Amino acid sequence: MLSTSSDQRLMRLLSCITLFLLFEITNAKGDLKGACNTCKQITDNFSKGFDRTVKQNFGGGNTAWEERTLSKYETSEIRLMEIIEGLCESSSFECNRMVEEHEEHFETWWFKRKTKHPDLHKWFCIETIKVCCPKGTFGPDCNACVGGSERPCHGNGMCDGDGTRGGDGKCSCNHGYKGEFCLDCTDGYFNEVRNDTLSLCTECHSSCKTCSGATNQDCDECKEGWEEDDQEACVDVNECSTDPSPCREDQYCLNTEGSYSCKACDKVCSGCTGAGADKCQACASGYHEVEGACTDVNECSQSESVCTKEHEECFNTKGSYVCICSSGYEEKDGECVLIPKSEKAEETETEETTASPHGEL
Ligand SMILES: [Ca+2]
Repeated sequence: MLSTSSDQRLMRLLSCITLFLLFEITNAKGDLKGACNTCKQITDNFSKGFDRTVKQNFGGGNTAWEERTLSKYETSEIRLMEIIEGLCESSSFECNRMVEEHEEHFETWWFKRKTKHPDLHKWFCIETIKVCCPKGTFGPDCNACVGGSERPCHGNGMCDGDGTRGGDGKCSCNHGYKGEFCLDCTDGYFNEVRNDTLSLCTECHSSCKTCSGATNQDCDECKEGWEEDDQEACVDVNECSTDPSPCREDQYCLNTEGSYSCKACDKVCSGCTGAGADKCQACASGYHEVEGACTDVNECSQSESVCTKEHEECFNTKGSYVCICSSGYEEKDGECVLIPKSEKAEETETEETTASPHGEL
């Protein structure tokens, strides 16, 4: 019993260690690219610092004595220190650590290597601390990217880890390109130029799904919304010419290149062929046709009165009408009755208050 449980504990410990190591390896791989970026930032800032201090001197200018006996500011340690101070943002832990760790390399370069190796990035990041690789190469040994270091991914993609000690050198192709070497074209593109090392993919005509050339006659297959005509060219399908229309009854169909859309009819229409009151198939209720357009019916002016109750008045609205009790009357149980005197007085009072000069605000 005891041995089993301690075995289990050992197994658990081992799997924890394995997970931890796996995590560290994955992390380290990411770090390799990151370390190069940090280094690149440092050497970029170094050359900025170098430019910034180009017109400086020992404060009062190099005296003749200084120039003869000490070194000139231009090549002095003081200038180097001033440049080094500006290499990292104070918040960047990785940057400051890298500078601190390799400070003596900057001195070596500054005093002994600068003339022979003027490219600090190359000397420091690639050759000395070995966190970067030359352009077009990747990984611990700076191997050539897929497609060669001259034109990684044949110029049509990004090589993973390019210029760093990390990555796997594989390509992620630009839009329009695919395949291990980024020489093939994706759907919707065709090879304008193609040999073993060079490929230029150009976009097909908008009507093609796949194609061998740039026009709508070069389609291998039409895109959805397009169909082949007699000349084997892909042309727009007019979805609106189908019967029944693909749109709802209160909509009209608008054909577009490669597609169509359904738009709402004007509210005065009951069905329509286009936008506006003059494109109705029939008028909506409450509207009638006047000179080719659906117009509101004024129910109140019709010879036969529509508001039939006593003391009731008709008000026309767009597409309809309402019947309202005349002034001095109110609606009660479906009848228009005289407003009682007391209530009327109160109403008048309220009106007066509102109309007082103080109420103007
Ligand atoms: Ca269409």
